[in-house]
Amino acid sequence: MTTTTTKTVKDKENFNAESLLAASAALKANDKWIIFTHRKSDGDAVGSANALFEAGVNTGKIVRWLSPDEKLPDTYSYLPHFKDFETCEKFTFSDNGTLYVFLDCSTENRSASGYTVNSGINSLNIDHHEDNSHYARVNCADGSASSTCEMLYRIFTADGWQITPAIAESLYTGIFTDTGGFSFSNTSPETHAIAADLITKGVKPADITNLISQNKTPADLLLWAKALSRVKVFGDKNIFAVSMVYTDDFRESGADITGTEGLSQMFMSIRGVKFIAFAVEYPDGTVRLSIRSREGSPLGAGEFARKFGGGGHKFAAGCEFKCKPSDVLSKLEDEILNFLPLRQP
Ligand SMILES: [Mn+2]
Repeated sequence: MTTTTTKTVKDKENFNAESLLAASAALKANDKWIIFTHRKSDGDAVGSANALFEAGVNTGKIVRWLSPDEKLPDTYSYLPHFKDFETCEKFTFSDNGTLYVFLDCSTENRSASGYTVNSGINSLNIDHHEDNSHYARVNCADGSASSTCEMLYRIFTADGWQITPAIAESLYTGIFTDTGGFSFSNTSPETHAIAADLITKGVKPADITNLISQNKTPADLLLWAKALSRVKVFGDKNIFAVSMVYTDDFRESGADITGTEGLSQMFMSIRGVKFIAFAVEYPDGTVRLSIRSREGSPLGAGEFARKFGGGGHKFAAGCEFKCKPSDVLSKLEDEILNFLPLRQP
C-alpha cells in the first residue's frame, strides 16, 4: 500500500499541475470546440468525449465530436451525446477560432488525419498514455492517471467546472472501463477517491456495471465462441496468449467490430496469462492487434506495439500487423517469443 502511494506521488512529480489550469483556460477561452477521439473508441474515449461535450453545452459552447470510427460500440448508447458523434476519416484543420481537443490520443495520428504538429493550430491534448508526444498547443497528459476521464475530472475540479450527474456518469464510464472495473494496476487511491466523488454526484455504480458488462448480444457471443476456440496459450508458465477473428467470422456470427469489445479482458482472465495479443482481420484485409499486459509480464503492451509502428501504454496498446491473415497466429507467436531475448538482462 505504501509502495503504491509512493510510486503514484513520484510519477506525479513529473506532471506539471499547471497544465490542468492551462487546459481549463483554453476550454474557457474558446466558444467552439471540436473533439477528436481515437480510432476504435473505447469506454474512456467515448466517456471523456461525452463528459466534455456535456460540459461544453452547459457553458454555451458549440461542440462537435469526431473520430474515424464508422460506428461506436452500442454499449455506450446510454451516454448523453452518443448520437452527436460524427464519423470523420480526414479533417481540414484551420485557424478559425475553433479549439481542437484531442482526447485519449497518445499521438495526433490516432484520430482523423489532417492535423500537423507545430502548425500553430489552436489545439488541446488531454490524455493519460505514458508515450504521449505532446503534439498540441496546450498539452495536459499524465501517464500516471488511470484514464483520460480521470484527467478531465482533475481539470474540471481544478478550475470550478460544474460536474452534473450526466458528466459524472460519463467520467465514471471511462474510469470504470480503463481500470477493468477497478481491477487493473492503474487503479490508485486517487482513482477510488474520484469514483467515490462521482457517486456522490449521481452515478449509480450497479447501473453502469450492468450497462457495460452485461449487454452482449447472441451474435456477439457467437463471435466470442470463434475467438475463444482459437486461443493459443504458450511460453514459460503459459504466460502468453494469442487469438484472432477473421472477416468471415463477422459475417457468420452477425456481429460487427464492436462485438470484440471485452474479448481482450477475457483472454487476460486465463490462469497464468500476463500478455495477450488479439488480432482482428478487417474487411479491407488489414490485420490490427489489441495488446494487453499486466504486472509480471516480461514485455509491455506498448513496447511490443511500437515495434510494429503502433502505440499505447505499458498495459494496453494497438498496432497494425502486416501479415497474411492465415499466418497471423503462428507469426505472432514467433514475434512474441523472439522479442523476449531482447528484454533479458
Ligand atoms: Mn484511455
